[in-house]
Amino acid sequence: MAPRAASHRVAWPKPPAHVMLVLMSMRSLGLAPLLGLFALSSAARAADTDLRFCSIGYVPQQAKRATVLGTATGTFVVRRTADSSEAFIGELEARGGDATADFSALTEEGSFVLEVPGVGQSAAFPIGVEAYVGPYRTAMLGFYGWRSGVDVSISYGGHSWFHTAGHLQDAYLDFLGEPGVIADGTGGWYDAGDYGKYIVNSGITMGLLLQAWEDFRTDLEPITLQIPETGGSLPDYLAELRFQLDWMLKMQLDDGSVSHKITPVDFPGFIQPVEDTERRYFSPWGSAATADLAATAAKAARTFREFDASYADTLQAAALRSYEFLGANPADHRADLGDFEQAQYQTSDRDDRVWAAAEIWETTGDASALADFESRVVALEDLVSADWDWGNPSNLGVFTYLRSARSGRSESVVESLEAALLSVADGHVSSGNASSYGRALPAVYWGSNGTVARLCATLEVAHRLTDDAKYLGTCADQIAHLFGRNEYGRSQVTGVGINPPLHPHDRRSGSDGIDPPYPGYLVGGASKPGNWLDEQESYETNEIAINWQGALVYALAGFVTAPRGPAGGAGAAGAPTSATGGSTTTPNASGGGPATATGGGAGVASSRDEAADDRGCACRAARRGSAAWWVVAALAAFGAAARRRRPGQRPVPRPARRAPMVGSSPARRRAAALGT
Ligand SMILES: [Ca+2]
Ligand SMILES: [Ca+2]
Repeated sequence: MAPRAASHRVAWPKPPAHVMLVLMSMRSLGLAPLLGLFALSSAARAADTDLRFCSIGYVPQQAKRATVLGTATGTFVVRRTADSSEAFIGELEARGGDATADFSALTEEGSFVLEVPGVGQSAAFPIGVEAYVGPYRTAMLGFYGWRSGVDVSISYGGHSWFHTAGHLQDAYLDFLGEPGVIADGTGGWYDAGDYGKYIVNSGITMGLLLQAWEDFRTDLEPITLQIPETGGSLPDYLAELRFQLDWMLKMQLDDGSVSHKITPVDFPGFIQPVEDTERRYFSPWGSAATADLAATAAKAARTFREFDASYADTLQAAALRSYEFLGANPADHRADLGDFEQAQYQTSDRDDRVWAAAEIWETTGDASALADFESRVVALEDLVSADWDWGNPSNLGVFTYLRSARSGRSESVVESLEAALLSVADGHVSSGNASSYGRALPAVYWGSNGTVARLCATLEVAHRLTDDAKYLGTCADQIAHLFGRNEYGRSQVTGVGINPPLHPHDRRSGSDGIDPPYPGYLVGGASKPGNWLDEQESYETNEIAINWQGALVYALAGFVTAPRGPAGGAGAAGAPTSATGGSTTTPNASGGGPATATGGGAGVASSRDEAADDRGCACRAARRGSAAWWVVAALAAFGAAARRRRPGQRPVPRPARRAPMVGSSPARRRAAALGT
């Protein structure tokens, strides 16, 4: 179990000027009734940080659990914020030295607080059918904010962010045998806090995002997103996905192999996209990337066919071209990234090929692809992986296979996979129930917040196989964990929920001179137990990345119910949540979700590991709890933003020295297409 720092009870400072501005704008927007929430939260500043709950609220029919630190027994009360009346009374359940308050049986909609005699009262949280619509839309706004090669403009929670189209020279073909020649690799989402674009990480991201569409389409389809395409021929959700798919297709080479990535030879500094003019290159191909393109494009072809048959044909043809290439090139071929300082996302292709075969079969019905999947999947070390990320997407193939309505599957393989999946899902349930914070992933490592969210994909399949509600309950617990029921008492998503991250490792946010970071991003979280730092430099704990974001969207999408009012209207989607923990939340017409003004947080529970831990942690908490912290933090942010602008410090790329790929001439095709 992760160590927990001593609880921090701090005197909250008066809201700073920008919070007051939010309050005034709420009033001018006719949102005066919501001021009650803030007033309540001001009272709840006393709100005890020993109460750890899901700050974006709970969905009526799902599990609702919170953690009470430092006590193991007694009663708890859930009160309506409107009149302080009791909505639910329950008994705490001991868990380690702490306790769990389980009020899952409370299905009334409204705004509530959790109260534990002798401990304190939480800030307010909603219970509502649409409680996760706003957070879902904001998480999708994160993908929009990552768009490369186009101007991006975001308005959310009273703040605006903008970046000018950058990386329009993507990318050079030097490592594909055509030095100095550019082919079109523009577009797509930036991968993370850097500006690279990587196929392998895009694969698992798109796999889960497309799966969310297959699983939850009815509720996702009517919800509008804050994107330029809204109102167009595609549902907004698919329009956002298409932006990335279009880029992925550009990464396919003539022979069906796929370039592993587009990056410069090393990371740029903290500058805006348009300032990053270092040469960027298509990297050589890799077989994992090729399989991930085949899988993604095949899955997408099914999704897009009813909306745009011609696009679906393009996707399907691309998928088959890559799949055929893989068949003719069975060896695990890692992309040769020797010319790059950074060689990210290298991975065995075994699991990627499993996934590709499943999606090709499901899309085409090709019996040989089915045989390919079945022979490969039974050879895996784990038929279903409990802990999986970009390096191992085979679960995505298993999910597709188990969901399939196609005939021809091997009964014994189906049985084996179902048993393995339920065993893994049962493990998630018991791990979650054993954890003080409901966390079903015992391991803590770089990016494990993303894996916590990703467990929901396995749990969803288990629920479909058994109709047992416990699996969705554990998924709900993972969402609660990421939005405040954790050892920090803080949301792990920028701009959403209680006391969210303010300093993610993100080049756009770190170089734009705007105080809050781009909204909607899940940070990686602790890389070792208790070591999360809300600091830009802490890339190992506070970066953002599309694969974690895709998992977050999947998890939230499972509990999204389309607004009952005008379809997907921003107002309907913008359900406010509580104002808590040194920050205030407010609905907004554009972002559709609760936004959080910047503020100090009391819940930073830990510092770097080792001996300085407790002292460093306490110091930080105390510092943030003082009124002076507001001023110090603002000045520090200003100074840091100035310091981060350091163009010209990037390395000079080395000349290409790779021979052209044998057996293909992608460079020439690309060059010809561009007229160069
Ligand atoms: Ca792999
Ligand atoms: Ca910023």
